[in-house]
Amino acid sequence: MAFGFFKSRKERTSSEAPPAEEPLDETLPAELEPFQPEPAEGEIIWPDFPDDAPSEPEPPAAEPAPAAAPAKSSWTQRLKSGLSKTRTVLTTPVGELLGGHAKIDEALYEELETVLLSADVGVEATEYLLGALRGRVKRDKLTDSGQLRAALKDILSDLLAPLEQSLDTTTAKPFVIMLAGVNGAGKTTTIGKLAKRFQAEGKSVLLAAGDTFRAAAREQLTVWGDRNQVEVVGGQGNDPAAVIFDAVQSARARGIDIVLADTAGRLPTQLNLMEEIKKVRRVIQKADPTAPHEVLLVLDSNTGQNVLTQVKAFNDAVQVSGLVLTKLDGTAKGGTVAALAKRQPIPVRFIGIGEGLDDLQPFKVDEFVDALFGES
Ligand SMILES: Nc1nc2c(ncn2[C@@H]2O[C@H](COP(=O)(O)OP(=O)(O)OP(=O)(O)O)[C@@H](O)[C@H]2O)c(=O)[nH]1
Ligand SMILES: [Mg+2]
Repeated sequence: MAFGFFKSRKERTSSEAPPAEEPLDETLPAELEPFQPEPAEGEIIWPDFPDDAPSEPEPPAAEPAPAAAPAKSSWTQRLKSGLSKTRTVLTTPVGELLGGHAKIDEALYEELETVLLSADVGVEATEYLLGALRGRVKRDKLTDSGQLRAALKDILSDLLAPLEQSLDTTTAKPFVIMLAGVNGAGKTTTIGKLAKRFQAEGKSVLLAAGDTFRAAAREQLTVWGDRNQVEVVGGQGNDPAAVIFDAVQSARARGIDIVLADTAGRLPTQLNLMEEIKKVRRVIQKADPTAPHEVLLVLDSNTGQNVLTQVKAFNDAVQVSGLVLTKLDGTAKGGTVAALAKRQPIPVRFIGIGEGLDDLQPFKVDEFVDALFGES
């Protein structure tokens, strides 16, 4: 029986066998034992938070407020600093570029093209943006470099607009969210951040530790877990589909609002593992025909144009309904979002701007574009 609370890290082996050769068992749901709810126990082990995450030891959001206001006001700062590389690439050169060009000419467009490409906007989206910019310059008879900058911001905002769609978790109960992505993209960290966020909205959350292939629990957040009563369903089972199936059943039995299902990292080229994640999705559907209600693909923003390949592969496999872009606080160049918007406009539900539990924000086009241009 795969159901159970996370074992302590000490009890788990960090070198569990890789899943690649494991046969897929399509009959799994029928074989599952009936769900037996287990009482909530005191000790809760949280998966995969780094030992040095700055905000881990901090009190939960519910703590009285002196820390809350600065955290909120620092969001723009963090986004800005997270996007600093893009801003360096995009803003400064654009500023210099426009400052150095009295008129809008071919040389300016060429330099702009280089700037956009170096910000990871990608060939396709860069061509689109420049084409639209030329059209706008002609249509509105723009001559001033300031106008050109405003026009580029406008066009970029329009391109990104379809990606801004917040996640509505009220359409089902339990609302089942499955996370997928390549190794190290930030899936497990994002689950912790989401759990905290949903709880702050007054929702009950159950976590399904569907990454059964490696020791997922890295840091024990006992105090936080106790206070917030988040359960982690997981255990010793080798079959991630079984674990998540159990979690969905459990959540339904207990009237839980949201299930967050973790999965192991996998590369699109690992066909066996891609088959396995398809199976996870199918098995979730057997537990609840309307689920999963959201399939979140977690993307490391440092990945550059390769995110396009990841989006396509995971979307083909498990029908991705939302994206999370992590690590925008690092050296990532936020232009990737424009590439995604052009090629595969799947909503970006959240962006990750740090390793801490509070470092997750909904994707807001205006803030994002302002940050990219250093204006927020
Ligand atoms: N700076 C920064 N680091 C992040 C962010 N999100 C995740 N990380 C870090 O990225 C590393 C990998 O995160 P995990 O959550 O373990 O990634 P995962 O996708 O679950 O990894 P696997 O389970 O191995 O596939 C950890 O060190 C996280 O702290 C983010 O938004 N910003
Ligand atoms: Mg993980």
